[in-house]
Amino acid sequence: MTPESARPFIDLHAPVAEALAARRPVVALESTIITHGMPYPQNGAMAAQVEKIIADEGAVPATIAVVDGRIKIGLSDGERESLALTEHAMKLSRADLAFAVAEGRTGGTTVAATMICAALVGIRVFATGGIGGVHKGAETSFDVSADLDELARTPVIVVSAGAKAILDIEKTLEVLETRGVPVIGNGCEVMPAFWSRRSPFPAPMVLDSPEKIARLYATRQALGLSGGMLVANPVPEVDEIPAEEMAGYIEAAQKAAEAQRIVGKAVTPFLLSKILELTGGRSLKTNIALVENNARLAAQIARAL
Ligand code: PSU
Ligand code: MN
Repeated sequence: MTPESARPFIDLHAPVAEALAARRPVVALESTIITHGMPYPQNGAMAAQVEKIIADEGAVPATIAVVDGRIKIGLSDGERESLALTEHAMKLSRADLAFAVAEGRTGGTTVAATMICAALVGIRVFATGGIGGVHKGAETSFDVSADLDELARTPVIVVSAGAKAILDIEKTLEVLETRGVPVIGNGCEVMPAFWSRRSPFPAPMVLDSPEKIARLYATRQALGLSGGMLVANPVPEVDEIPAEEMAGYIEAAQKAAEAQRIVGKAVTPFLLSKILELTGGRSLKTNIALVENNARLAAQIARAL
């Protein structure tokens, strides 16, 4: 499965290696959410809890990161905790993954880089919070996440709560359609909007069970259709912040980003932390709840596969 040339750079955590060899279900987890998406200590607690949820569902969790230039597929508790504490971790996407490896750096992998690493070792399902996408104002800034291109080319199912609501969800859906990425609402007719269960946009396709999602993936493989799939899974009702309420916070965060001239990779982490501040920590609680919810569904899909 793993190309011979990539092997020297990869450390497969023993439980993950055993599960892959025995063809038991494995779920990949990203690490930018740990290094850039949440503050310490909630980031470390969240990372431990999602691993536990996946294990409780009968799958093996594989948190992916680059540590001192090594591509880690699965972390020990100690490695995960020390990543949560790392202050100057890089944010690694397709463009900079190899740089971190070649230069011996440490970084959190985004959705794009986590998909690349998962596919390298044959992991087919991956749980995150929200994918990157087309930013509001992208018509002037050209800020479109590399996550979208990765979904188009790498055969991994990404389970998310949709695109982060700081993005232009409508344009994000347009790009995904153009690139041939199936977007599946998990039992929901409208796309969720990360912290909120509903956006104004219909889900392009709707499926209501992990088995059906697994069957769609298998069908795409059988037909030779390359690339991944995006599953949009709404946050549980008790944890959501309604879209009308979020809109004000998102706009204020956006204004702050513009005023401080935040650009490039810094935009998403800046907006997330600004919104955390504006909501008095409520957005973080919701963010954690939705990641946990996605981990559960991802484990069920991995089992169905
Ligand atoms: N989901 C979260 N928090 C995050 C992210 C996703 O709940 O911090 C990260 C993911 O790693 C995603 C990245 O790939 O944000 C997108 O960054 P950008 O917009 O710069 O591509
Ligand atoms: Mn960007």
